[in-house]
Amino acid sequence: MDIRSNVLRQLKTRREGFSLEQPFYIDEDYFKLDMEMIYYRDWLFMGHDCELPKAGAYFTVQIGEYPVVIVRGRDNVIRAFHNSCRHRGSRVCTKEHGSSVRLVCPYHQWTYDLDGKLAFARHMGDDFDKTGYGLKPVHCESFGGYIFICLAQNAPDFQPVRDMVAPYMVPHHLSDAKVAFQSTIIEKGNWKLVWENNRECYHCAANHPELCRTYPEAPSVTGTDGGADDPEIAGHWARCEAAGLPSKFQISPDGQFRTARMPLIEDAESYTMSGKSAVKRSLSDDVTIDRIGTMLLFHYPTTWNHILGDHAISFRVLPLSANETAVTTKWLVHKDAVEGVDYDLAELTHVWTETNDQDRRIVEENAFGIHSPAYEPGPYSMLHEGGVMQFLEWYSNFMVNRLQSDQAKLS
Ligand code: 3BY
Ligand code: FES
Ligand code: FE
Repeated sequence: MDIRSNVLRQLKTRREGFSLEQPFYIDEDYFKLDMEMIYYRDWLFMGHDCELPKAGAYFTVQIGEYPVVIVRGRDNVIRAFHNSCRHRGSRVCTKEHGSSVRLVCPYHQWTYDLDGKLAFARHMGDDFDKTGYGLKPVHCESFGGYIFICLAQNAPDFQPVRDMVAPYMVPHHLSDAKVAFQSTIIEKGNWKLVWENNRECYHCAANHPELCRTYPEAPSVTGTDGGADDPEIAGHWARCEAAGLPSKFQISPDGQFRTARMPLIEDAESYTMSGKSAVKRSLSDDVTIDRIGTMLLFHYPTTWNHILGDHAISFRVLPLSANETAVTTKWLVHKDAVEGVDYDLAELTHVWTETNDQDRRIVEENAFGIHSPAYEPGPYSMLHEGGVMQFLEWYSNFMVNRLQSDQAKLS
């Protein structure tokens, strides 16, 4: 049986409340199908508009087999292009980030304007029509400081994401931030294991001593039941909303993205060992109260985020192979905050550097054990792992819907 029919059958008959069958976590063909159905077709978080502070600033990213460049144009619009020259296909931008008046291919110097148009092509003859050889565009949207792209020819509608998430982001002024630090770690585990681990705090108490000083392990904070029944959370929302900060739990109908502002433990302001702010200059003057907790934003399959009063942390999940995933973390502070004066970089980054490393080890041990021929799907905790079940439900529905609509198109 071909791989598509196999995956479809396994997902349709999967045992709910249990982890997936082994090949979903380790098999390269299943991985390729994940990439085709999800990463090559849906909206992906890439980075922040503050990383492209002026015209010509760009960064590059590799999504599976696609190299992409994201660049700010002369008109200030942020655009994304396939980073593959229209001459003989070389990568045009080779650095992780940079700034350039035009994008020049290093091979034979075909030169592209920042809007992708081919401006010069040496020795191609007078009758060469440059208009047919611009860089191929990739769908690109940005709002609230976040840049998303979609590699598909026809992108799904992005408006629902913008409509739901933008009001939560706007008060935090993340376009006026800067990246104080970023790290990329490679976790030797399937991208779905990275997400499953992120979607529960069942493992927190035993594994995250630093994070547990400030982040509550209560399932109402991390899970998907909304948290409204928890009086502390409901009180937190009321206080924050009265100060103009949208806070309630919201989730898209298909479960792909959600937002909620959650309280931290006791009087904690930030993810530091003391719980005190790590940055003296707050992110936004529109946030007029303290103890706003953490604004959580999730968008499958690429990002989870924590937006606090003094800084924000974004996470980007990019699969490299069936058994390797790159997780990029960025710490954002106000653009005028000065390192060594307004914040100490080690203090700012300590808790999540440790937490990320602890999660990396967890994911790697999980992958190790799943490779065993003795592995079989195991049951999730109803109390603590509702978020994991929700992630798998989204994954399963998403795959089944797309596999079935592809099948329908072929028949
Ligand atoms: O980053 C997070 O939000 C999740 C929540 C619980 C565990 N993990 C740290
Ligand atoms: Fe880019 Fe030749 S491949 S100029
Ligand atoms: Fe964790």
